[in-house]
Amino acid sequence: MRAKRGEKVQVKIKNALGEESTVHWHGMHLPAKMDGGPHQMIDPGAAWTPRWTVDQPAATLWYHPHPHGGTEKHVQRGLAGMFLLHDEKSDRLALPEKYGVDDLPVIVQDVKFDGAKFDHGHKMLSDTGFLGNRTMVNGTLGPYKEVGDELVRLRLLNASTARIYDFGLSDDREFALIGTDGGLLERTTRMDRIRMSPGERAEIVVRMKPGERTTLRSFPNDSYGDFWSKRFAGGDDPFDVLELRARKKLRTSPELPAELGELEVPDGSESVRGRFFGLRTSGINGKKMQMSRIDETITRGTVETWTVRNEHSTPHNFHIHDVQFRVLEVDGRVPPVELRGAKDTVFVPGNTSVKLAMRFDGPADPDTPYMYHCHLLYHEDLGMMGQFGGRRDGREGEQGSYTARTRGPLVT
Ligand SMILES: [Cu+2]
Repeated sequence: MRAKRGEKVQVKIKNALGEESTVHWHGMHLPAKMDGGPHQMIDPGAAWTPRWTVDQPAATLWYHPHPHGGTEKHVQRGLAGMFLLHDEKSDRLALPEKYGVDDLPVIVQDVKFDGAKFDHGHKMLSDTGFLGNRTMVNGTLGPYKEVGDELVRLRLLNASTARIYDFGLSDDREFALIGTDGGLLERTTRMDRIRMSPGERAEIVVRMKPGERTTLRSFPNDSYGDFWSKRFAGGDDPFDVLELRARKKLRTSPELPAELGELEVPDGSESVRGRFFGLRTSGINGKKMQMSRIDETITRGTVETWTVRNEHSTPHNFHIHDVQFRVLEVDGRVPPVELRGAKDTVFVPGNTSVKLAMRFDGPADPDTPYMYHCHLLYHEDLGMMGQFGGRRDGREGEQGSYTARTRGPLVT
């Protein structure tokens, strides 16, 4: 799907599955009732028609199911797609933007087969969840793409449920990083590897020479911490992801702009409140997700800073619905370049802290909460998730209470 900033969108979703599910708009700023989280379940055979106005910068967003306790299984079976946003500014920049030609969606999921059937079993001794032994891109195994332009933009999405990738090109050539989860970076940056945990996106641009081939790969990496996590959580595994095959003659691409514009995420200087989130597989701040409990009450229209600490050695990440944030610090230090753009999901390695700044905008809805959670979906399903609700005025009250509604508002 594709929309421009300022457009009103309406999506009609019909659930043709034999069980209930949801469709969540990951990275989208929108009213809580349209978010597609666990409070907007769609019954088998039923339809759900969310509508909202797109009001955020150009970005590579995506959608996937979010049924409480069943997200891993539903995402694994393939329901994951991109929702691309563009705006006046991105339309003016000289970036590759011909969809399917020099601007390619790259939805990466790891899979495993038992004969001709999917095998969704968890590895023994792994507490990270399902890990496949092959990768699939946009539903294709062993994919390649013939390209006819000198510059090719890859919109990378880690749509795997647990696997952390360290992407690069097989010949170690540099690529340009131009965007992260919530949109374009302030400036184009060259690098040769980018690490991505589940749910994260990165827009990279690869320069091709006529007639050559290169392969996007995931390299072995140390994202998993200690030896045991590494050995059993797949940190050692290399994968070929997508082969790029350049035609003998390539169209000339304009040079990438060095400056891409200002970020719209706050720098934390106007923060009115800090919060702390301690991550363990057993829960966030010692609590497992409960549909009927609002964990944090936010005053709409304010900026906050959240410190998220992984309190043990198991890898986690952290996703916040409705907002994009800026990573201010990783263990008290300035974050690496790939974490300096707008983000909605951030990797939090074992025993590491990240400090984030975000602005909560838009209409408050005291009746429907948004989620924050670990996006390693097995962990999310185990209850590593909490809820925040909006308060309309400036009063800081007690923690909100909320009566669970297992069926969301059905707009038809
Ligand atoms: Cu986790």
